[in-house]
Amino acid sequence: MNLVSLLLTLGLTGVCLGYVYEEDLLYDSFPEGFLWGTATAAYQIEGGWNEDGKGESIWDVFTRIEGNIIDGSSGEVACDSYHKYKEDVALMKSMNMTSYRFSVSWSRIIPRGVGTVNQAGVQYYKNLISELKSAGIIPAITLYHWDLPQALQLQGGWLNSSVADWFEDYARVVFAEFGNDVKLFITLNEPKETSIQGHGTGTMAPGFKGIGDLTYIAAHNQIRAHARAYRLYQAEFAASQGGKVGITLNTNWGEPEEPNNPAHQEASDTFMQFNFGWYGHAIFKDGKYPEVMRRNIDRNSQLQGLNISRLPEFTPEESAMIAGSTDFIGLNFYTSNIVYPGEEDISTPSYFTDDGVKDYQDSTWYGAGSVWLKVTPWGIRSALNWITEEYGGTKDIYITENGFSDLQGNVDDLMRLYYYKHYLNQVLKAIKEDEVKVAGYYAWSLMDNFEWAMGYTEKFGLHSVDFTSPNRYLFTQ
Ligand code: GBH
Repeated sequence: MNLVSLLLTLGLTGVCLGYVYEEDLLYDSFPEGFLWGTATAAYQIEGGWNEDGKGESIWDVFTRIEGNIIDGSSGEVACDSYHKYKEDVALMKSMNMTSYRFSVSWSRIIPRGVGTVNQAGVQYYKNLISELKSAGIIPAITLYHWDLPQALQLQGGWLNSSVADWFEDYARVVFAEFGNDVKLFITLNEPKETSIQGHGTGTMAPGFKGIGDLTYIAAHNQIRAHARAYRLYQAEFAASQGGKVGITLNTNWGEPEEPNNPAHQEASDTFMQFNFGWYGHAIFKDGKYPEVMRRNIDRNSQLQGLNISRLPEFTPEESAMIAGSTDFIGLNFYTSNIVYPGEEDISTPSYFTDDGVKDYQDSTWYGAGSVWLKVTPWGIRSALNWITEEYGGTKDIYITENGFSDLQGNVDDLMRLYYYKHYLNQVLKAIKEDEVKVAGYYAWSLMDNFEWAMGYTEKFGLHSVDFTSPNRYLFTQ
């Protein structure tokens, strides 16, 4: 194609990319004290689902229902980290990692969700923490990575506003038991997924389908619960323990299809507000939902003949408690979408149409083993910049997950190497060239593990695991 016809094609289709797919690498170093780690989650690795007094979680129940998990598997044994945590730590040590992000299983330490504490469960995490300490690895605890105690689900789970009380009581146990040795706490992991997949599409536990309303209610209670745990730490633990408490939100980057078209720029911002601002605006800013969510959902609810908005409202007291309830921003980032303003379609109430934004992923982008995961290194830098501009840039950002999946289980990791190299370089550019405050990076994941509805078919591990062996043999290549 010659230059004229190329320009003509670009002009006719309106395509003028705002990003360069393969950018040159920046050669420089990460800041002093930057945390390097891998991340995991309790249900995805621990196994030991009913050992030593552990109570059932919603994932123990959800995985038993036929059709929920693509390969019919569950996390009953998973990587067997309940017994093999020392081997996990040895792997991290051999990689020279300085930190490890893991989650605590709520029903392992409080079997019925509230009330009696299970000392054997607490001891498991104490053992893990002391193993990390002797390896010189800084622990970062996620309090909730999707495994709600089933006893609480039977009382409505995240749809019951009392969940904020339950979560605060659980957080008190976690802070009191582990807070002398752990200085980084993440309240909720990707609460958006609990809301959308757990209460909207039904693809994750507890499997509810209420994308127009339950999704927003679950999110509302999660924000209240997060803030309660944060305020508890400030009131009762911060002075003596000196740790930090934050939350991990996930988002894709929404790249405007036409970067110089204001309507597309607005679509990009709306996309980010619905994905990240949904939780971020209230918690990192002013205790309220983003204006565009308030406006759209109030209007759509009315047009749909409802008396009240599908988007709940915080009381003034709640807003005051929620506003600024974080010491840092946790970001899980994997991929991007191209976005553009869509035509209004509000025939059915849905989170997916309330934003009025359409999106797709470019067919030329490299893909991973997960259909949703396309390789877009430039997206992480754009997302980091959006977050920094939107929330003032004063808080540290921790990238609490980033990673690549394959289906083969091969150990040469050709694609994974490409992914990490280019994403990390974009993080470095954000730090060095855009002055974004990134304080740490956790790769997802330390090892292959139970990938939720995809079972063991999608492999995100930096180490391969042989799930057919009772010894869960780890290929460390
Ligand atoms: C994270 O979620 C989780 O925190 C972690 O537990 C998980 O193992 C890891 O990433 C890898 O998946 O509806 O098919 O279009 C990642 C974010 C967002 C990925 C929602 C899947 C829905 C895909 N997830 N997305 S789909």
